[in-house]
Amino acid sequence: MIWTPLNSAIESNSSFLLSSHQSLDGDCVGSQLAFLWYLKSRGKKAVCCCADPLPQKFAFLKDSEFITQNKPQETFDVLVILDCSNIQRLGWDVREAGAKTIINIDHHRDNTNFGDLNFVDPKAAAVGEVIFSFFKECKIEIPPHVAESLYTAVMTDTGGFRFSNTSSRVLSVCAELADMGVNCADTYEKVYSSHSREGLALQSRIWSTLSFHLNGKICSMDMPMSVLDEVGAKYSDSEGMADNTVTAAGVEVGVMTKHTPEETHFSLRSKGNIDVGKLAKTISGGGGHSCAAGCTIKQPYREAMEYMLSILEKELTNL
Ligand SMILES: [Mn+2]
Repeated sequence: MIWTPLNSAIESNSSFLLSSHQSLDGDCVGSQLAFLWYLKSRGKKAVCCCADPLPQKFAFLKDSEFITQNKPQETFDVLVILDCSNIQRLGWDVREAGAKTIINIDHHRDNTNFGDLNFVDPKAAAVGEVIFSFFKECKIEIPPHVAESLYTAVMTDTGGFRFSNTSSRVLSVCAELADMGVNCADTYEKVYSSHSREGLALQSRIWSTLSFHLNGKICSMDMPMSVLDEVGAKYSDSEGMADNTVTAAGVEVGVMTKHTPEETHFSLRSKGNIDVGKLAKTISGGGGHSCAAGCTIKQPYREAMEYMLSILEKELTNL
């Protein structure tokens, strides 16, 4: 990647607003914090703003309190958007920031290159890995707390080093981050073993909906949005549940749905034979990676699920 345009944009501007996608995950939190640190270390004014709140499990990361939902009251020179394949995924109107320049840093292969400057590496497992390369190639020394943010970004986007994007490159990046002071076991525990009781109650309700379709090749779980109030859990407590839908032997695609009476959101997971990113893209607003993608169908659960299963049935016959 050629970093000169990024360096010049940072050099020649003074205020930056950072943002990332709705329903925050470890990559969007970790990469925002790493980039926030860098901009501040260069004496720049830098602020983070996201459509949704910071999930509690990432609150251990240094400076995470700076990731807020406070919409910009003033204008910024540059808007830095991380981990978003398109600008709609931000979930808020970027015009509010009044920025002259948009910098787009991402790793989704369906990224629309919506920025004035685009740094998109579809081979990277996480945006955290892209930022790590930027720091390394520009000889920027990474302090331990920033290494921890980057490690969290890569660890979560590889599902704790389980997904097919876990390559030797990813592991060597993480080895370097560990050498910089990251405590791997401690980070894992903070992210994956810090559920609230309400969060676990929610997960048990989601598990209870487990079902199999199409000769056991498809596994699904469902969460009616109303269950959140019933058990007193937060939306972010359901994060990561979709990954459980592909843990059964013989399953090709896992389907996690979250629905209101009006619409149904799908998180799709694949073991690799079916490209769920391509599949999600056929539905308006959908997209993602080949093994993890999402889309929303503006129909109640029953109809939307029936439609999704009909698409998956065709995919399975093409295998
Ligand atoms: Mn990501």
